[in-house]
Amino acid sequence: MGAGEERRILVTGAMGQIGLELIDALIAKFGSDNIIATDIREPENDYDFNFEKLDVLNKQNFEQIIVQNKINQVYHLAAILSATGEKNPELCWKINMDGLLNVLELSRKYKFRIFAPSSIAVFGPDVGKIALQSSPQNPTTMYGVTKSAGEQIAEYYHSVHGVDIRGLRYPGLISWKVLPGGGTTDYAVEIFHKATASQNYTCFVSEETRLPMMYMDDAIKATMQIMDVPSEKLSIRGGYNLPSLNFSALELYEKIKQKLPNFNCQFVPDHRQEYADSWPDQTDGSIAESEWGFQLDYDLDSLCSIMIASLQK
Ligand code: NAD
Ligand code: AKB
Repeated sequence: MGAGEERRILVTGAMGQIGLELIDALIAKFGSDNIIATDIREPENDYDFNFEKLDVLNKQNFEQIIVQNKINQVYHLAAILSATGEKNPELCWKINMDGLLNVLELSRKYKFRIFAPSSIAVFGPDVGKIALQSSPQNPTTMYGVTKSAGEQIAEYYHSVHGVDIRGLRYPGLISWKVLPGGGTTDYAVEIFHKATASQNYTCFVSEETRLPMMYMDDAIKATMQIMDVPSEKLSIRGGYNLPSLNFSALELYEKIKQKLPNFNCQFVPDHRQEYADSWPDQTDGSIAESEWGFQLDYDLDSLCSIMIASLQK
């Protein structure tokens, strides 16, 4: 993409938790005519953006949409997340890896810039409490395996073929517009939906579970920001660690209860506890902070206030 060139943006997996929010932010910045939302499933509600049905495994259709719309940036969000991925590891590998390979090969041919998110799931139990950028990647979920391999293949296509790909290791993302799509960190979203609907919540991880988390607006800000950084300033292509919030499931419950005193939550861990236990408690995002100036706007208190106010509307 040349400097000053008009953005022509395609988003894959755009009907998911991140996609629908990213579409709004991209439309606000670049205008609705320049954004094409795609997904394997149709939008559930009325919508006012350009939408094309696209299975990212269908490379021919993918190429057609890229060419017809003169796309010069792809935000590749289509994926299977951790909990769904452990139920169907083969599908997880196929969609996460073959889908990414299709985007990379198309970018090699048509020279568009790619955003492809990684995850804190690249880390495994050997990392301990704080994950550094350079901490070992020994994931114990298939989802984590695909994210780790995805980072390596991104670095490979960048260094060998010059593909301009950028990535972030998102922590668990907390948002209110769309329910999350089958991950381990989903409890931190579900709890708000139950609390604001005056229902009790049974949390599927233990009270002490502590995972890196972030409010969605900070994740969208990081995503838009990294796509604007001049290429030569980026030292990492697979996925930057981000600074993140750090609280236990019990601390989250207590913070919500301060604002909604009648809310009750019990903790009954299920199979997802094992995936949560394999991930770090915190991330060190100092390279993203120093290289391209990323900073969080939301802490636990402001996140809880905005989640509750938005869901109560
Ligand atoms: P999501 O599950 O909410 O959305 C994924 C979307 O991909 C869905 O709308 C689904 O229909 C679509 N999809 C699935 N298979 C497809 C296919 N073959 N072709 C086209 N579309 C397909 O996920 P999300 O939370 O929006 O995550 C987006 C990306 O961010 C993923 O790469 C995920 O690994 C990453 N990520 C998310 C989080 C988080 O907390 N939400 C954290 C870390 C990383
Ligand atoms: C999941 O829990 O699978 C995702 C993630 C942290 O990648 N939210």
